[in-house]
Amino acid sequence: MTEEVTLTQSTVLDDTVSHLSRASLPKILKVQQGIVRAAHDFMFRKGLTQLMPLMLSPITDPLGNSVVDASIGYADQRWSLTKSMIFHKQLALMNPELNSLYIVSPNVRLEFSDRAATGRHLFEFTQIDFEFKGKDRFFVMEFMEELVNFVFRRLNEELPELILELRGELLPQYEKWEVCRTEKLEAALGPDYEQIKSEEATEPFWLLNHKREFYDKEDPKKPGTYLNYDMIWPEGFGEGLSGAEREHEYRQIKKRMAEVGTNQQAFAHYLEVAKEGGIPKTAGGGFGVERMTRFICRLKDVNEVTVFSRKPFAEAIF
Ligand code: ASN
Repeated sequence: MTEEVTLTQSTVLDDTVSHLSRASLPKILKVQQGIVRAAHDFMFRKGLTQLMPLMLSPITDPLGNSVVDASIGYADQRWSLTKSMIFHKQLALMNPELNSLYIVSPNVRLEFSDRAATGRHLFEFTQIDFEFKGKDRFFVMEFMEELVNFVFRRLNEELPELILELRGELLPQYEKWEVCRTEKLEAALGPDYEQIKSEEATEPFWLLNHKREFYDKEDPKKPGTYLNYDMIWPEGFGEGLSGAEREHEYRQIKKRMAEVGTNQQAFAHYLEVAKEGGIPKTAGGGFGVERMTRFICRLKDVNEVTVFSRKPFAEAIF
């Protein structure tokens, strides 16, 4: 019995050491560093203000209750680990002098076991999350297209040998970004539409109108459809960004919360701000840093980007 336990532990330790000792890892990390560096530069040039991330708050993104909730008790309050900083992005833009912001934001999402082997999920990852006051989806989608081409150009210039080695060729510039609607793709390709279309695609594309959280704005012209957008990487790499125009009007937020089954008590203060007309009209999005690295380096699993494995349901010791 004791022997067996020792054996199991040493296997995990061996796996952990070989994971962090991979010869390819420093190269992958250098590419990831290049992405973050270029993204910072792009944000600076575009005038977005950087906020430091928060890891704890009484409210966080409910994510449609799709992950295990993680919270701790401190100073007589419950604090949730950040799943995304969506609400803090909106609230920070209440400052009349602040019009756009971004955060390199660590997110903890304790995925269920059905996402253990997707190759796209980590239970802890970083997204670059951004938000604009008074802008719409067209603006944000164009902003992201420009960002991708800017980052890819930079990587080709700064790390050409690494890109050639890891990707097999230099990075492209994408000209036309196809825009698809979820309901149409689903009708044509069935429930696996996103993966099928991603595998067929050679360029990133947009997917509009997902059913998601209450903060994604409902289209006033077409109730039951939503002004949100996912950017999907081609070659089967799947979702790379999600974002939306936001609900900011109290009545509409209440209606959407009732529809998606939000615990409104938990959002009492947020609702109070909304009731006073305090939530600004914004749009934004966030892209996964590790997923962009995975796409660029054409890695089988996003966990190949990590130094310390964060694969859902895989045992970790560090
Ligand atoms: N970052 C996303 C957004 O801006 C939210 C999320 O990650 N769930 O819409």
